[in-house]
Amino acid sequence: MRLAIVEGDGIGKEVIPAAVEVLDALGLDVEKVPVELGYGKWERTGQAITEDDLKVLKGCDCILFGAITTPPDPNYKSVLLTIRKELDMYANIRPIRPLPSVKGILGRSNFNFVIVRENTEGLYSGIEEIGQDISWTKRIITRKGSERIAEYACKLAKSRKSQLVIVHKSNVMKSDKLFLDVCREVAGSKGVEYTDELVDSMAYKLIRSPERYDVIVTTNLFGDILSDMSAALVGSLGLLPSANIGSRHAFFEPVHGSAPDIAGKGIANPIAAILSLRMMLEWYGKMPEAALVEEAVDAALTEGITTPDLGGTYTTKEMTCAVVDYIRR
Ligand code: GGG
Repeated sequence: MRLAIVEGDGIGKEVIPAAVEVLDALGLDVEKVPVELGYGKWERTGQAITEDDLKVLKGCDCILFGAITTPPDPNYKSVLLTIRKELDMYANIRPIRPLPSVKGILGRSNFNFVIVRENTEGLYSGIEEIGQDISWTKRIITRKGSERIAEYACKLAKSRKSQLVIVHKSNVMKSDKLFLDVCREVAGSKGVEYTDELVDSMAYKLIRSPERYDVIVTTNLFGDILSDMSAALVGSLGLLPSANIGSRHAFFEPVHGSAPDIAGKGIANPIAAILSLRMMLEWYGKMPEAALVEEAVDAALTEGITTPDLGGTYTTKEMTCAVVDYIRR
């Protein structure tokens, strides 16, 4: 496996080395290709990502990615959006499940759902204009984009409880009528049971009764917001992994950002990055290794080893050591 390692900025520089330590402990044959992207690179060179960087990323099987701080440049084009678009990674997968000994808000532990977020269009189209008196962003919904994300979500639903919820705001935004119609058509043709919800109502219901949901498919911005909100159910943004999947490439990253407020203090929670590595191993077909990583994380948390975001006093290094020790046992 040729794996691009992008630490990025802030706590990305702490949690990605932690995930790489875990990968090394598994003893797999992996060629690691470090790639510098983000704010630090922009400060040094004036560019956060270059055409050459994209070529290197395209030459790898997959990418393990930390987090990027957005530079204060009005012409800055998001690195994340650029990579997702250029490598056409259309499905953003965010599993939301409770972890042992970690209490989320409401103290719930009986939920297990996945947010499947369209990753290349919607309000993150990048087609926008900023003016003094009026600024606008074009919201793009295509049949092709909606079809392929619906197909991905249906396939995932079939491997789970076969219950799909299509989340939209088609009563207000006409562009979502196409998304909803296409998702319904695809789910119907694949024999997947489905319902649909308006995004505002879904936010309320997810917090009230998260146990009712299995697979949620939605557009780019709604998926982004609902998944950060769902992190509160789990207990911390520092626990949520994600995968960006396309037909030829994939990249795996914690849902959290670069967290400049705690960067450099050695207290960032490495679990989201380590569980992103787990998703990568699963995507690559390394099922026993993926299961071992999950077991090791669960064991560390069960022992009460937690970082300050979860009320604990352990450092990033100590948390990582606990996971690595379990794997080497
Ligand atoms: N791992 C998610 C992450 O890095 N989030 C920060 C973010 O969204 N940055 C936007 C960008 O500059 O690309």
